[in-house]
Amino acid sequence: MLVKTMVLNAEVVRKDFPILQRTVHGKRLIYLDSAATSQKPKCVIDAEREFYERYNANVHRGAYLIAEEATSAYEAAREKIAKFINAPSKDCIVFTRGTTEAINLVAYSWGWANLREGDEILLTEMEHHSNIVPWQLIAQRTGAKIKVVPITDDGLLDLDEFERLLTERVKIVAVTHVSNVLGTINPVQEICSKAHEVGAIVLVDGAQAAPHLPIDVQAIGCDFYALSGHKMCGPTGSGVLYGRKDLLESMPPFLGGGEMIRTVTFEKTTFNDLPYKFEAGTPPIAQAIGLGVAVDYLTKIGMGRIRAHEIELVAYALERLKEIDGITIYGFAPPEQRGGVVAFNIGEIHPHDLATFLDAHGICIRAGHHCAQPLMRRFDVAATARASFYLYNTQEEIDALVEALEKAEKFFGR
Ligand code: 7TS
Repeated sequence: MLVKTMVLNAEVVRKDFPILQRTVHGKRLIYLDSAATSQKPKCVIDAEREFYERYNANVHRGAYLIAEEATSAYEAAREKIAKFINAPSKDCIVFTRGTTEAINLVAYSWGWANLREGDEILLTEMEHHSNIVPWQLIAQRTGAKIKVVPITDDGLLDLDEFERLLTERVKIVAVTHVSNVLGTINPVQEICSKAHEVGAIVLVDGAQAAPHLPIDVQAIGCDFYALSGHKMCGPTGSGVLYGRKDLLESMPPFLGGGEMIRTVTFEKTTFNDLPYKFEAGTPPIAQAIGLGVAVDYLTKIGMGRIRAHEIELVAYALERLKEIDGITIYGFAPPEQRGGVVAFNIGEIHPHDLATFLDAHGICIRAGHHCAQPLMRRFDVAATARASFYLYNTQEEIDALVEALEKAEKFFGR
């Protein structure tokens, strides 16, 4: 009997990613910014090319062969994504351009229809701006108030405060599954069941989770789950909103236009079935098909193996980074409770200087506020450096990062 090894061989995985074969500034490319966007395997790039070369046509309207091929590939991708996150039906899967659009869809459609003065929207201190700003915009229009769950010094959600703030005034809790700065994995299942006890619904921002953890929206018990395809080996311009079917059915459309209608007169329009009611206009067809192929690719490797590989990488990175003089690492969640990101600063060196210095060594990291300014304020910093890992990263790349950071510390720090 063949015993399937659980260990992911990143050296083998890397061969699937053409970009990882290139050099920058004469150095091997070391890509440690997958939290911003992941690299794409050849099968995804090929799928997009094949769409344009062989069956490029609009979906849901053509009466000819290639239009039927485009429609069936687009709908097959929806089916694959439903399976990937264990959604009960493909009708609960709405294609969007990414997490940002998915959250805006819920804020404008559900929020505008359901929020009133006196209602509360519960966010957390570790949200990305895309899970803050849409709620502010909708709060201004509806008179609802935003309340914020603080985090502990360790970078974990303060669950006592969550329970204290979770009153019957709260109508929606919008929480990130994994922080894009601290890497903290939040107990979203527990958050959903507590929120439901007071009659609130929950939107989970899965931008940093879906690429890295096995996701089961039914086990989590969330009402909405938003994700970005481009962070999980899929094309840019691809994303998904999962929504509970009864909620999606009760919600007004977000955008109006072609495709989302059943009948239109100047007096009245009736709307299409789910999920088309929320997909006005020509959708990102090639991107959605590419995302379907990305999901096949990740599934074939195994999300459990990807997760195990990332725990190993983060544990190794935390251990090695601590060797650097003057380093501050943000967030103390242990590797098992953290996604593949590590944010840090070294002494007084500006993180942008660090990133530029590393770039000369072929190493890509992100520096800045990571679209999480309230979180930066919580830790009293303007910006941090951030290394983020994915299935194609190796311990050797972390060694190269540490070596380059040690040089940077000598260069800038003295
Ligand atoms: N939510 C979280 C938690 C994110 O990390 C991001 C993007 C988004 C939402 C928005 O996703 P989009 O695909 O709609 O743009 N985060 C990052 C990042 O950390 N660096 O660049 C983008």
